[in-house]
Amino acid sequence: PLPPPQAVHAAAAAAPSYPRYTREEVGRHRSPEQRVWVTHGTDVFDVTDFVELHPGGPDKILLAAGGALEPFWALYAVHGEPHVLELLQQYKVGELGPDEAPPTPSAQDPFAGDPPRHPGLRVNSQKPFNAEPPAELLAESFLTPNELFFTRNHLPVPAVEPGSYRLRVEGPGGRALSLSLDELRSRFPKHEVTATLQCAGNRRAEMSRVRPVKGLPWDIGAIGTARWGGARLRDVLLHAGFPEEREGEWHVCFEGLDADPGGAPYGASIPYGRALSPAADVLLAYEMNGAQLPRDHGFPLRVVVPGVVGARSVKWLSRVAVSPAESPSHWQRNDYKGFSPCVDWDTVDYRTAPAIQELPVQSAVTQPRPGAAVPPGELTVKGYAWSGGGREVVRVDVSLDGGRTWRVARLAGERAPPGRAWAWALWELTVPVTAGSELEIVCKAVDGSYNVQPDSVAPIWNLRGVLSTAWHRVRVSVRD
Ligand code: HEM
Ligand SMILES: Nc1nc2c(c(=O)[nH]1)N[C@H]1C(S)=C(S)[C@@H](COP(=O)(O)O)O[C@H]1N2
Ligand SMILES: [Mo]
Repeated sequence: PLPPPQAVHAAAAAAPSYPRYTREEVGRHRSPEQRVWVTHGTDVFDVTDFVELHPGGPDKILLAAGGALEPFWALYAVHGEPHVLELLQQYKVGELGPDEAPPTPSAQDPFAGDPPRHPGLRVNSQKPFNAEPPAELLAESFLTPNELFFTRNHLPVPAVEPGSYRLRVEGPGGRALSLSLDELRSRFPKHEVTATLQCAGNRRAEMSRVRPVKGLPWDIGAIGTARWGGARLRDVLLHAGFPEEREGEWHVCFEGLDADPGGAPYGASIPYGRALSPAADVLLAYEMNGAQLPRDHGFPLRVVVPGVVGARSVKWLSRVAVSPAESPSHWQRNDYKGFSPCVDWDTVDYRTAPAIQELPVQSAVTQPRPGAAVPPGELTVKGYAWSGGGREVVRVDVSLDGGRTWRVARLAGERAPPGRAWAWALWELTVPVTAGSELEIVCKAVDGSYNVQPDSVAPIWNLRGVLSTAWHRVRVSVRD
């Protein structure tokens, strides 16, 4: 039974009142020197004195410093126990203010309207926002929490009013369709797909070590896996009047609501056959891991093209059109293409290479991290592996001696229907290691077509630093 209203008032009066803070203020407390603050719900905690006592280690707790605990706790279920919340409660110092509304964009700074982000992300560029999660957390859960999922934005995040949002679909014979979010939800069956998205520039930093390349210096985290929910692109195109199959070369072109100062929207395209194929699972997604699509990931609607480079999964989707030519967008025609190591900026002709669509086989070691000191005894090596085009990962080989001898890692994850392995496989291997040794941990994956990764970076170097898929190498020393 509910307590009488007076009792509620009395209880509220008795509760201690806490100072209010903004997320930005909390975000300034990220080290023991500045104090370590975190949030849970709308409560703010100063956990500086708990950092050294944390059963999971001080490093882990510091990954969440300055921001919300929830996305990190989603990776480690022990925190769901009531005693953890009780423990946390004794460190409460404040509450988040009610005025945590997104700031309004200003003429001076086109990025002023961008959403708040978790300060634990590794930022490669603030404006536009490009960031990846701490690498050691990537393989901690099959689905990447939304707040930790890498973000790759080329432009400011558009502010979209969901009630007035319309998707424009250019139908055959000049007839256009305009669909509200409600119509997309109610007229088309909801379809869910677990798919990994990877940026073409993932692991670019390793390529730059061979010779400088142009682009953001991504480490191994420009990849993530989510359960996407939405309407099938196929269903929407059939509804607009397009046929199952078309003779000749056709493309489905997408435009986003984010546009450059010249007014050109972000755009990309995929072949018509992929867009219409029921087995290709291409989505117009409005959900990510059961939540409404976050603003950084395309709210209210994005394309998700499983098995294909992230660049084609257009966010903040505004328009879909069918054309005999690829999208005229810069990002389709003059970027996201692979070249020979002999091609440089003076000689590159973007017309000579096809746009990247399906990605090659990839893998990386997420744990331990390069330069780490690991204790002697049992060492657990963890990582991810994935291949484009729905080709499943059939094996991951791991070496501890730079590639001279190999062992086979244990694969975890969901088995997918043949040819539709859209999600990564997480893998791990536990091996005995002895004090005083220096290890060069290497991993390489094999996909269902027996495609393998190249052993070194130099032969696949390209001026834009895309498709960086060489064996991943991590050096660590074994010490007490
Ligand atoms: C103030 C924030 C946090 C509190 C109060 C807290 C509390 C705890 C407690 C009480 C345990 C032991 C649970 C048990 O065995 O019953 C634990 C374990 C652990 N925590 Fe945290 N934690 C915090 C933040 C984090 C963060 C941010 C991460 C990850 C990034 C993390 C990762 C871990 C791990 C890996 C373990 C060990 C799990 C295991 O042994 O299986 N914790 N934490
Ligand atoms: N409208 C729009 N869509 C976009 C982009 C963008 O900048 N604008 N970036 C693309 C690139 S290059 C990638 S890798 C993915 C990243 O998706 P995420 O930020 O949700 O991880 O979105 C793609 N879709
Ligand atoms: Mo990308």
